[in-house]
Amino acid sequence: MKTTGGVSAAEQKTIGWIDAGARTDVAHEAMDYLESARQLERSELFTSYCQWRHGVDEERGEGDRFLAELQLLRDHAASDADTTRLVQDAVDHLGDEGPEPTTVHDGPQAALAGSYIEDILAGERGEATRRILAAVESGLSIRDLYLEVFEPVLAEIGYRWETNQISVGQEHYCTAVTQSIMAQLFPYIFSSSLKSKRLVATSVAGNLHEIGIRMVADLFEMSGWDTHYLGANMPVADLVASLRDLQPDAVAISVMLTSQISAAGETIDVIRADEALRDVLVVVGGRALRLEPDLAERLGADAWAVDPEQAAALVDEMLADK
Ligand code: B12
Repeated sequence: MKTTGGVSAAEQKTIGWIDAGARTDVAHEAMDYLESARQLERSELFTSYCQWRHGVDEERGEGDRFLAELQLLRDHAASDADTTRLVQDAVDHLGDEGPEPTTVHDGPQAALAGSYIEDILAGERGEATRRILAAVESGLSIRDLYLEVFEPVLAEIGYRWETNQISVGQEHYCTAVTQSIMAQLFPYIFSSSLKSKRLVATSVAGNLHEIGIRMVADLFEMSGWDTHYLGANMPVADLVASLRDLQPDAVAISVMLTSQISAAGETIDVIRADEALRDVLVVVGGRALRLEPDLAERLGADAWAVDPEQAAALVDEMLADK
């Protein structure tokens, strides 16, 4: 592929609004968020990312680093007034207070969530697994385990990483233990023989987070759906090929980072353009869309839901009305 100054021809095309050298000087991550904010005309998508990013650096004693990066980005974008304004807006609000973090201390399963997070942070995989499986055997529902235990625990794990209290290795370990427990729950999930409708569930291309969308697949499965969980980071063309093969009633797409919102829109456009997929209902969700729910409609989705339980109820209702 032809390149100029370390920037590929394809990249140059997509970043026409900024001078090409920027890709070599500024973190790609920041530019992805900027591009999403530009495409969707939502400055807060970039500002909130910058506040988070600045906070992460500050916790690590590198508080000036991101500001310098933003100033560089602003200089590179000097010929584009909209972009300069977007970046300046972020610079002006860099130190603003972010939202309150979710922790395991709230919610009806706070005691179990608190013990589980202690186990996994102590590296006690066996104890953590036994504790959760015992709770499920004693009647804790999969819904409550997922939404009231695992979800807040992982949010707190993320927050502890963000604030430099735990390492990337500890975060990966906690995630891996949680996934290994989820894999052991299959007798509870695949117990229904009624399979009236079919769901394909995946994370949008570029999204490496897979637990949330797996919860969506599992909770749909438990409510009588035949589910096909395709994991994370699904290339658009391959997703479309699977949808053509499987002919589902609905496809669920997960979006974790706000920089991934425009990719979700592109995915939906490709699905909509395919005559063979005309009747497939598209439901979107995930952390990024919890922050920006009104964007779901703009992306062309049929439905958005905050969590798998609401999604299953909504999609069932929509299909019944069809
Ligand atoms: C584990 C984890 C990872 C793992 C994921 C591994 C895996 N196999 O899944 C790895 C290490 C890959 C990872 C990578 C990154 N991560 Co990460 N990650 C997390 C963490 C700690 C937990 C994620 C999780 O599973 N949560 C639990 C699930 C259940 O929650 P959920 O996904 O929101 O899903 C729920 C709902 O949103 C909903 N839902 C989800 N999808 C859908 C879809 C539909 C259709 C519906 C209806 C509902 C729905 O249902 C679920 C149940 O209610 C989060 C912290 C957090 N707050 O979640 C950070 C977090 C999301 N990551 C973060 C970041 C920054 C990153 C990286 C950029 C880090 C880096 N520099 O490399 C990369 C980006 C990778 C990418 N391109 O996607 C940040 C994002 C911050 C921001 N401002 O954007 C977070 C918030 C951590 C933090 N506090 O700073 N991460």
